[in-house]
Amino acid sequence: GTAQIGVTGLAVMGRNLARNLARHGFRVALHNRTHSRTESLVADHGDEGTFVPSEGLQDFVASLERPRAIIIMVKAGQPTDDVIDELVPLLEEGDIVIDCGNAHYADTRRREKELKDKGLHFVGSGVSGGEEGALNGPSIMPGGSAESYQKLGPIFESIAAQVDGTPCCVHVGPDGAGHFVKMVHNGIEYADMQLIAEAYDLLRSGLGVSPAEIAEIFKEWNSGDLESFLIEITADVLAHIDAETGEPFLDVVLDQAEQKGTGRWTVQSALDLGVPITGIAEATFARSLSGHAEQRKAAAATFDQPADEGFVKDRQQFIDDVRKALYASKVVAYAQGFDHIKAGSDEFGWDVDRGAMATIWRGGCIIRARFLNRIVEAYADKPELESLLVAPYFAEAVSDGVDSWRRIVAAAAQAGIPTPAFSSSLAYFDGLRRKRLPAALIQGLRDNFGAHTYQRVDKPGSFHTLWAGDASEHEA
Ligand code: NBP
Repeated sequence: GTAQIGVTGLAVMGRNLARNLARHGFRVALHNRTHSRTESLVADHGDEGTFVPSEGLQDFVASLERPRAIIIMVKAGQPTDDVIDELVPLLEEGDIVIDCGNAHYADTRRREKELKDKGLHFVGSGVSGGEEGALNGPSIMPGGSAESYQKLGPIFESIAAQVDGTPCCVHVGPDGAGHFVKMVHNGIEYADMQLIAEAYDLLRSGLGVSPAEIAEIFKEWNSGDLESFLIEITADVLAHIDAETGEPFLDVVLDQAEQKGTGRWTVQSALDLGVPITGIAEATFARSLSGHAEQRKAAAATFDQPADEGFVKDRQQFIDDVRKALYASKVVAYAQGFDHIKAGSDEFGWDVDRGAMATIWRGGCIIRARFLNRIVEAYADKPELESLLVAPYFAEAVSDGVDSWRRIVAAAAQAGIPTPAFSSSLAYFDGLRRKRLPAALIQGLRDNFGAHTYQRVDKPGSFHTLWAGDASEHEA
């Protein structure tokens, strides 16, 4: 075989990834279960590079030089297992199977182990950036063995997005590390979007202005610390007018958001690992709440609607407060996400470099932002940073914004505007910052009703108090 890399699964993502590879000079073997997809790719884009199409999987495998590198880009879940099962008997020792779909990291761990036992490399790779990224440069998060990265690295690094000459691709770590990091990335994306949505809601209700006017505010924010892809497209969506009705686009769209699964996976994993990713969790729950149409209708009919239009007195102060609250809450969401990556890395022995993750998210992906440079710097200064919140730059930004943050959360509560992500991020910050928490009372209660014992501040060991007896303390 002469092809350097193969792609099986040529729906929108696989097709664009294959074209990206060919445009970068790689000879790309092509395969899809339904052959017409392969034919149309070659017919439409055959002139972009060297494609080696095959109708059957056997010919596809034979068309690749060894050791083979085969990207699977099919629907996540069972279809991926089906393709692996068909492919594996055709492969030889040392070949590399790469799953670029949105797999759950636990599936990736299982598949990696199964293929390793057969002498094959399995690489679960996160690919972010949607269709556009796949074609023009995604952020790529490959897991798997270091050996497989020796072959794949140069290929992936050349097709990835580039920021300041640095490719948005790095070997994340063994087995499921790449898909785990991609999952947390998606979770952070949930939090980022929820925070933006809350900021919009506050501005619209508080100022009593149109979405188009709020678009101008977001445009301005995009020239400062908040500069990011999501803030940029927020301005576009807010300014958009529906062609049919002439109304603001936002006012003709149903206010129910989907959650396809990665947010849920992130929250489930965080619960298992004991990481408080409250921003991502609230963002995921906020989408669920929005989708409970019947309950919302019943509640809206039951309760008075607070008069929340145009409650703001000082317009400029309010806009600045929302901006600072948004930034501080965003820092919290990222701090929590990076804690989650650390917890996964420790649990599974991946040794993930968090600074490198911030580096490869600077381009190609949905959460690309100026802000990520600050995260890169924070981990460069201190790789074992306890929390992003205590890195000097972020500590200063949050301290500077904390009064605004409190005013906004208070104003939202007063006006009856739900800001679960803003509010829970502030509560998280206060929980982390506060010298004493009421958890001492929780320890006392647990010891009282269940003899669960407690620790003391002044001496080591576990203790139990005879609550129902003479109230004396005993070492447990
Ligand atoms: P889809 O997720 O819609 O899957 C369609 C592809 O899967 C087609 O090539 C189809 O073949 C193939 N396929 C299915 Br379905 N079942 C199969 C089976 N049993 N055996 C062989 N092939 C099978 O494609 P997509 O939207 O391009 O997404 C591909 C992957 O990328 C997914 O995992 C998705 O979650 C992920 N994704 C990522 C992003 C991102 O931003 N990173 C965006 C969108 C999607 P056929 O043509 O014969 O039906």
